[in-house]
Amino acid sequence: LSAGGLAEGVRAGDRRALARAITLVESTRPDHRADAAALLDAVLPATGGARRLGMSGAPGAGKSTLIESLGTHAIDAGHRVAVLAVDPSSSRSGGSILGDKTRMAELGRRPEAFIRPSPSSGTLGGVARRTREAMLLCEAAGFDVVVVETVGVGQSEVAVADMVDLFVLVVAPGGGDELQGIKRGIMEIADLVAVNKADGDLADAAGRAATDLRNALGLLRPKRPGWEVDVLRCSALTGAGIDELWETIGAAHERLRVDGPDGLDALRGRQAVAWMWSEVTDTLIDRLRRAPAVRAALHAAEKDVTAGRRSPTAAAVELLDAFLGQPDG
Ligand SMILES: Nc1nc2c(ncn2[C@@H]2O[C@H](COP(=O)(O)OP(=O)(O)OP(=O)(O)O)[C@@H](O)[C@H]2O)c(=O)[nH]1
Ligand SMILES: [Mg+2]
Repeated sequence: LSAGGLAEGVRAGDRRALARAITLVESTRPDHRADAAALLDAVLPATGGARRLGMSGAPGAGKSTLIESLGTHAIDAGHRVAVLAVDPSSSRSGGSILGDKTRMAELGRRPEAFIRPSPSSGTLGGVARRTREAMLLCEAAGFDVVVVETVGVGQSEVAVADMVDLFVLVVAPGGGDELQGIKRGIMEIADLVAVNKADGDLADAAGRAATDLRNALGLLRPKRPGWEVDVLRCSALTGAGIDELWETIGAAHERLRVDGPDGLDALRGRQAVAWMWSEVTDTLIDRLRRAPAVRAALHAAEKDVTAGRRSPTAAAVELLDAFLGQPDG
């Protein structure tokens, strides 16, 4: 199928076309990259209409269960929900986020839902890049809510925060100081915090965690001017607080619908430009590594740098000159 035919299928909401389109953008084959670019260009006019949500949190915080609960709630309210899962650890662990697919079994059965894990190999930048493209494809296929799940253990949450409208931090109450385990960096990029598992034996601990989180967030510089980060308690298991969480997300999204530099359009514009530059960087490096003149020199350069015979700076200049076919300047 041509990129044009695939784009048509995606825009018509054909799930198989969507799945194939995502597989195409995930491919690292150079000729596939050209097709993927054509496909993305073709669907672009049909994108932009979704709420783009990021959900991050420690392993086991209940992200998947919460997305399932929230997603089902959103579908009942008339939405169509796509879920993409980025798992930077899965190349090592063999996949954890959706390894246990049953976790979103209920959501997965709904025809208004689409669930897809992101590729587990490659660099973080590569994974995030493909996830962003998959997000656009889901939008073009008519999903008006796109949720990206990521485990908040590395840099992946920052990459995800840079591709969504709202970033939700999911925290689970544990024994004692929950804040200890949460990195400051992830608090700084949160637009909203959901204290999950506020049920049964954990209800009291959830209340304390929420208070601690509000205090800690109060000390941070707001991510957006005048933005107060709501901290909500919920239970993905019992459904308590899920409707309030969904409403708060909706209200937060509405708040972004202002003109000017703090608005959604400006945010998405900045994200798109940043994405373009990261594409330039990554593609340039891919091409450089494949160029025959570079490949001939690469191994020796790495060996010399490893052994301390050449400085990394001199070796880098040499490789770049080999790639570009002429010395700089
Ligand atoms: N009591 C209680 N348990 C929950 C709740 N939400 C999730 N859990 C449980 O917490 C465990 C982890 O849930 P997941 O949804 O897989 O958590 P996750 O954050 O997606 O985990 P990873 O993707 O592996 O990082 C499961 O055993 C869930 O049943 C909740 O609201 N209350
Ligand atoms: Mg999960």
